Amino acid sequence: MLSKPLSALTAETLECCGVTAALDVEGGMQVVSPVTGEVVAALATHSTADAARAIDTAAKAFRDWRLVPAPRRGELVRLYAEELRKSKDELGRMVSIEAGKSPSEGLGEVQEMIDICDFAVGLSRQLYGLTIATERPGHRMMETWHPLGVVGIITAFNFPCAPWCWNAALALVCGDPVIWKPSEKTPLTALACQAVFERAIARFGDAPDGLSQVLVGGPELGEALVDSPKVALISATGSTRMGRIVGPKVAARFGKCILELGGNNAGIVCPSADMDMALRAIAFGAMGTAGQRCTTMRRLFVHESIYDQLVPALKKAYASVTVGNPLESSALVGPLIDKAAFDGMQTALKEAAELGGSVHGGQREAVEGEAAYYVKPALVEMPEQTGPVLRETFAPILYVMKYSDFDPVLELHNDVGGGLSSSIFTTDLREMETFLSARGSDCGIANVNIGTSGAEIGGAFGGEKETGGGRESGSDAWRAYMRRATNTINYSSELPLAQGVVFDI
Ligand code: UN1
Repeated sequence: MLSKPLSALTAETLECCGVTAALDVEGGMQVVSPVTGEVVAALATHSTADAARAIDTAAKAFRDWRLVPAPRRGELVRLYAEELRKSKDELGRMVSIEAGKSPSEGLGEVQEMIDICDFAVGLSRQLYGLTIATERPGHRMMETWHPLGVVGIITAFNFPCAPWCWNAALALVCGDPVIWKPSEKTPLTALACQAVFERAIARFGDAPDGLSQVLVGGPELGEALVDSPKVALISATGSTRMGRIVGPKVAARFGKCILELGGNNAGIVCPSADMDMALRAIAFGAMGTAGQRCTTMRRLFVHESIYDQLVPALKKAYASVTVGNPLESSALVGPLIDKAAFDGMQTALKEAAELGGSVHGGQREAVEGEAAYYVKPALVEMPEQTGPVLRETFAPILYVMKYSDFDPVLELHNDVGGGLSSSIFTTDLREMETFLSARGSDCGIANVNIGTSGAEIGGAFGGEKETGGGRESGSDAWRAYMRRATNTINYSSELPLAQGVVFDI
């Protein structure tokens, strides 16, 4: 049992991180912990006028920050990583309180922040451009990457801090100030990250004001960022519905966008798969984080020859998985974020049953009182890929389907809106390489013998189709935070024109 009320634990955790905001503002925005359903804080919110001021401050900061040498900008991110290491336990606990993640997953999210900071520090000395062969004698052609401008970061409840840091760490070394609009459901983790960032800023010494700001409040604040021509890049994580609004609005003003939206991630288990490994990977991919990752495994295609071996073992894992309060137990599955998530899950399960699905699990568990929504993860054996199987329900539901031939299952695999993550379980080289080939998985992430979730920061993260097409985090995702200039320099005493054009005056 918790030795103190959740609101007291929240206040104490935030204080350790250095948050000074009042947590009991009368009439303020209520923050509810999904762990118990209690209101743990009421926060003052920002207005759209505050958002406009934040944008102006960031735009001013950009004028100075872009001139600071990139490795020096990297020093700020290095200091932030140090501060994150010191506050890892508190930040991890804040994630567990606000998003309901298990302690290990809460800490894992902070670890992703530390990892991307380390990556960004190295990157701060590697913002390379190309030198390109020119067709003209005595000329040199090259690319230069320059800071882009203010970056607006919109994040979702399920990963309350790591996606912000994937963006912020890269943006800061690339020379861009950031403004963060966190989910209304998880503003406290954002305030904690910001307070820890302020400590890095204090140690850094001469950073311009407003390099990183947080806007607490409703969707109107996100809209202010989306609509402002002073915000050069919007990086938004959330639903496809949200992306359909944000994308066209930013495009209309020729702003840049990174969209990381919904997925409908699948796994294929082939006859030659290592069954024990597949079982464990599927269990984490489908039930971890109570099915509330954008990378959660939601569909599973199992070859008919092994179906009766794998699926009973999976059902056993589903029946025995521990569901419980993440702050008081070592349960693997915590709560759903709220009642709407629970209702959405029940609706999908009902629809699946009506379409001939056989539902195992999915019932509510009385872990805490009436205000908290814990569920047993659901495994649904489906006769075909129809109805709710075709959409993302943000809850722990795994739709399992039998397949007989490899080529048709590849088609089925790709025949959904989302294009984020995917995996194949096989030891057959041909199946593996085909899955990774041009006619294989059409997702941004395609894995072999691991699940769909839990990507490392070193790779580019994001997906195709209704997932939005953006890439964040590792590889060359940094390029989205900079602008490219192509430079041609003539060091000869002639003026030859390209393409052999003659224009003698
Ligand atoms: C998300 O759910 O929005 O690959 C991000 C993963 C994590 C990130 C998930 N590294 O599951």
